[in-house]
Amino acid sequence: MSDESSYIPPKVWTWNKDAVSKFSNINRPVSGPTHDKTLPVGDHPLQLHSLATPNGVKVTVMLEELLALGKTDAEYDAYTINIGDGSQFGSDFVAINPNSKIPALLDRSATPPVRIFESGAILIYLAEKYDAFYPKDPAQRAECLSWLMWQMGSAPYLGGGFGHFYAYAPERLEYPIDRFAMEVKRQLDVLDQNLATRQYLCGDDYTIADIANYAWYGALVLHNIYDASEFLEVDSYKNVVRWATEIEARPAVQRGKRVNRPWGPEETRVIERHSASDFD
Ligand SMILES: N[C@@H](CCC(=O)N[C@@H](CS)C(=O)NCC(=O)O)C(=O)O
Repeated sequence: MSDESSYIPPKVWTWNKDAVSKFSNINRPVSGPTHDKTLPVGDHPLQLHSLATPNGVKVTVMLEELLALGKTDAEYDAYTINIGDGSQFGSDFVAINPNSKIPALLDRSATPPVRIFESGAILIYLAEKYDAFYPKDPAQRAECLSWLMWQMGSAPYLGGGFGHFYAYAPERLEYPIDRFAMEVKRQLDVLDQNLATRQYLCGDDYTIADIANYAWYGALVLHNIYDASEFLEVDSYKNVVRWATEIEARPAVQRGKRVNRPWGPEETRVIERHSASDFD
C-alpha cells in the first residue's frame, strides 16, 4: 500500500457526482425518495414491486411455488421496478422499502396493509402465512433459518464484491478480484460439502433456504453470471450443480424466473404479472 500511485483517501470523504461507473447514476450517499411516484395497485391482496434479479427471483419463485401447491390466496400482482432509471427512489416505493431496493411486498389483506422488505424477510413472511416450504420441527426450522441467513449474509460478497470488481468496475484490479474470488469459491465449497450428503440444503425437503440460495448460487453455477464460470471453475462444485439443476427443473421456478424480467427473449418476458394466464 506504500505505492505512490495508490489512492490516498482525503481526511473526509466527499461525494464525486461525476464518478463514472455502471451504477453511478443510481448510487447516492443518502436515503429517501427523490421524486413523487404513485405505484399501481392490482386486484390481489399481495402487491409485489420487483425486478428479476436474484433477490427478486427468490420472491416470485416462492409465490409461484405457493400457487402450484394450491394456495390460491397467494395470487399476486407483480410490477417491475426499473432500478436503472431510479424507480426505487419513488415516494410510494420508498414507503414500502425505506432502503430503496427490490424486492418490496405489500400485503393488503391486513388492515392496515403490511409492508415487507428484504427478500429473506419476505420469504419467512410468506412461509409463515401459507405454512409451506418451512419446517415445523424446531431443529429443522433452525437449520432452514441458518441456511437462509447464510445466503443473506454471503451473497453480497458474491454480487457486491466479486461481481462488481470482476464485471462492473471501470478497471480490473487484482486485489479485490483475488479477495472476493477466494471468498466466493469458499462459499461454493460450503454449499458443495453440505449438499454431498443431502438432497436439499436442510435435508430431504425443499424449503425457502433452497429458494434463496438457488437464486444466487444456482445462477452462478448454471448461467455464467458475471461471465465468470471458467474463472471460478464452477463446474467443479458437482453437488451444487446437481442441486441447482434439480431446482431449476421445477415448473414454478421456471415461471418465477420470468416475472418482472424486461430482458431475454421477448416472448418469455412477463413484465407485469396478474394471473397464471400471463405466462401463456
Ligand atoms: N438485502 C436485500 C438486497 C436487495 C438488493 O440489493 N436489490 C438490488 C437489486 S438485486 C437493488 O434493488 N438495487 C438498487 C439500488 O441499489 O439502488 C434483499 O435481499 O432484499
